[in-house]
Amino acid sequence: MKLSALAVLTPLIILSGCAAQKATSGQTTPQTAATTQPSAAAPAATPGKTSLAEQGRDPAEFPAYVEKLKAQALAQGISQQTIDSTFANIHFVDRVINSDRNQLEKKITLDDYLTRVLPEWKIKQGQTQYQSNLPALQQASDRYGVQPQYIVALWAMESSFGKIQGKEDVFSALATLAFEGRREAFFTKEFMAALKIVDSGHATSDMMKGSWAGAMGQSQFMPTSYLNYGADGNGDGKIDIWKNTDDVFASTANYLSKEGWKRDQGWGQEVKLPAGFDGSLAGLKNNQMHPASYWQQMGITQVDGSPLASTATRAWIITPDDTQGRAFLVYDNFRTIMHWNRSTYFALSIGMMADGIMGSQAPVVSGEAAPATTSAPSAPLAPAPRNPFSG
Ligand SMILES: [Ca+2]
Repeated sequence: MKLSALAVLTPLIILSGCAAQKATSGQTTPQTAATTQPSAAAPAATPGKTSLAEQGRDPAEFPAYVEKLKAQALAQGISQQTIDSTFANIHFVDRVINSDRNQLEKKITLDDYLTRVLPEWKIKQGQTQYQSNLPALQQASDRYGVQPQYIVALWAMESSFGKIQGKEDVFSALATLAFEGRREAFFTKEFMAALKIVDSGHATSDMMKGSWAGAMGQSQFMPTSYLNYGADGNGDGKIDIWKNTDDVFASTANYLSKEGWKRDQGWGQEVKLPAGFDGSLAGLKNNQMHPASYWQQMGITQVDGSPLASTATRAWIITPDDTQGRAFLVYDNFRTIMHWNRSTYFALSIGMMADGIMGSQAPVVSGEAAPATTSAPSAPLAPAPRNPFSG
């Protein structure tokens, strides 16, 4: 993902926060919602037909397609043992196709988004989780140079602290999506990466569960992200991002670290723009970066009107909705979060969650206190499915 393209993509937000993880190739790879796909909510396919059949492709061809994948895997050096253990269970998953087809894409405001993904109870849960996991978080933090609250914030947003990870067989989901054909090369690559995970011995085929689009575990890593950023936090030789929080925290922190995280900086803060602010100055492009002191001299202040610190920290101004909406001063770490997920809304939610965990958050929703929780969060707001194709 080129950051220069962000300005174009920013306004279009998948309701649940489309997540895209960056593969080493520089391609963006989808990282889907930490959600079990609400199959009940997906419109039923025409009776007797699958959605692929409606599109003119016949699922009856799927077994032959899987054989092709198998040949490809062998050619890429995947061991026969791994192929035997993984291909035995591969099946066509029509609900994966339905989920893919039924992604809702909707333009919403930042405040609408934050109300949805960052309710007060979630911030409170984040504070509790931070406290109860502090030794493990601190270990990952020390090792990778990422403040613990950011690790917890990503954990919260991706899987609701590990509670919502998805239960699809990753091989079946990825093979089905590759077969669907719309992004065959992409999902084939992820499929092969999933095989390599098992082949490497870091995870068994039984562990390979994930969302309908193949995002796995508590950090919702696509297989390529697992290979690139997965880390063994507890030193047992496995990278278990499904059940082992040491590994989840290490992998999450390793991701941020490898993507350039600066341990001595935060993400940024909300600011107030002066009247007549030139909107063309706002954006995340390289040439829109200025030292914080520059922005301070431009008349940008903290939300309460007090002056910004006049420092040399590299900073950008962003106005996610438009210059009439809320404005934020963001640092390099904000762009690093956007490597994880290229939505500015998502990155802001991570920053605000991290602040909230430390008990220093500004109101999540502009102009008012965060909405009070009306009931116990026994049924957390399920994130809507993310669209892996349009993040
Ligand atoms: Ca481990």
